[in-house]
Amino acid sequence: MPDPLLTYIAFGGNLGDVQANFISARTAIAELEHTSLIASSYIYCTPPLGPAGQADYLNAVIAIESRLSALKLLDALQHIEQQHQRMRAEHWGPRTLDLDIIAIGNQIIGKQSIATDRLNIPHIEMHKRQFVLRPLCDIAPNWQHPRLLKSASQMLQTLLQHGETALPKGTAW
Ligand code: A4P
Ligand code: MG
Repeated sequence: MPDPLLTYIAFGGNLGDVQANFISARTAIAELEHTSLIASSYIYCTPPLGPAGQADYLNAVIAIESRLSALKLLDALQHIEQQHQRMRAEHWGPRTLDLDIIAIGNQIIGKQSIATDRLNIPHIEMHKRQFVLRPLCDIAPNWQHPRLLKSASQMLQTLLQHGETALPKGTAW
């Protein structure tokens, strides 16, 4: 059995009862084999990135320790996404639940320039997204990006210095 690795998972959604989905997805992740929940960020209400006219998103990040391989963890998260999306299968577009693996220890997996691989670790867009960095800073401000060699709080500061509006305060869940 490999040693457990500290892993960060980003939650996002803007359709249906997103907070209820976050809570049940977090429970399902904590119940995965060889996996335990370490910490949860606050939940933030965030303006949508992408096509206009979508509802605001809720976003959060959790920390887990897991001995699952990266691909096994991705399979498990996609299964949990499907369990939550099936409830609203008639809808197309905005998501009930998106689970992205942000980082696994200090691993670098996949090409880091284009999102063609089944898995890119760290998540290829994470350093550009306040809706990932703000919650990550709640639980791991000193986590260091293994390729960019910047901490989560340094990357968040960079976005704010470039003029992004800081997200409103988050709420516990
Ligand atoms: N994949 C590669 N690397 C990873 C990783 N580290 N974690 C692959 C998870 N999956 C990874 O993802 C598409 C494919 O990415 C997967 O099959 C997997 O093999 P998906 O979740 O099935 O599809 P998607 O949602 O269209 O892609 P993605 O990349 O998750 O979407 P985005 O770019 O995250 O956009 N605005 C706000 N405010 N907050 C949000 O959370 N989210 C989106 C979704 C748009 N706008 C948003 C938010
Ligand atoms: Mg995703």
